[in-house]
Amino acid sequence: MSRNTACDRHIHPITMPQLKLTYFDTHGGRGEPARLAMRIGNVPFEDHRFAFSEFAEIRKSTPFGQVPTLHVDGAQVTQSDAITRYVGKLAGLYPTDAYQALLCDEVMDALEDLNVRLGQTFGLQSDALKEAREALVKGPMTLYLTWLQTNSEARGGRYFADQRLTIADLKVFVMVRWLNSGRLDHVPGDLVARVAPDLLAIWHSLPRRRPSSWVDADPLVTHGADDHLTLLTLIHAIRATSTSAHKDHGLCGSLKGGSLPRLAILRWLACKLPVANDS
Ligand SMILES: N[C@@H](CCC(=O)N[C@@H](CS)C(=O)NCC(=O)O)C(=O)O
Repeated sequence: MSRNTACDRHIHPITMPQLKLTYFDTHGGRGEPARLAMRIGNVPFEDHRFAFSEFAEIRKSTPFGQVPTLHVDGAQVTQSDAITRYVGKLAGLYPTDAYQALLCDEVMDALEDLNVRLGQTFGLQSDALKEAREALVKGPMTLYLTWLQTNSEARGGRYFADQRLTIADLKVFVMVRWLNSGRLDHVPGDLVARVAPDLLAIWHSLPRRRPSSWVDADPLVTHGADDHLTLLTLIHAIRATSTSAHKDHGLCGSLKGGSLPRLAILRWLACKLPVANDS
């Protein structure tokens, strides 16, 4: 009869699997929350990025012709939320409490529903695209964003689960960043600000705490080591996952650059921080 003993554990220490994430070379989409989670949690991985023009070839090697995929010690796994949840566990960004995990999953799955709805409009042209996107903005997008705001408030106004940063926050972040970018035709760049202002509003109350330098000095953060760490790790992670190819299009390549992306990311991050008494 064999038994696991402390001695066995010593002989066979738990090792991190070899991870390779394959996804578009972009800062948005279904692969980005997993990338952010691994960066934040210092989980080593191969960041296999490819250009949109290479997708036709890459997809031939995936089970469903889709990305992202994750290779775990050479075995290829699909499904973005399953991947994000898995790396979230490795990164310490997934709740261990069953109920908090449920709340985290609820947000992830709701956002995935929205991703699917948006995905259905890709490939449409001119009037058909306009009609479909406008209907989406008026209907599901407004509904989901409003729900996210209410949900966030109900859970304390900062995090979506476990009262700390989890993969749910990362997935919301990626979605909000995408919607704010104004890159989706017929989706107004101020939609989140209009529909779910509390997801963005705290920025407006923080004018004197606008950081002069992003990573090195952040007077925005004055309220405790955990928040400080969360903000800095998130900023570092976003910067690390940015690509020069996307500098013009959003936040990732722009942390040292344009004011609009900075504003958008600060708004979102500011929602995660306690409001200081500025008297
Ligand atoms: N259920 C899958 C959906 C993956 C998916 O649709 N990925 C998109 C890119 S974000 C894709 O590969 N689309 C190409 C296609 O479906 O033909 C997941 O969550 O990973």
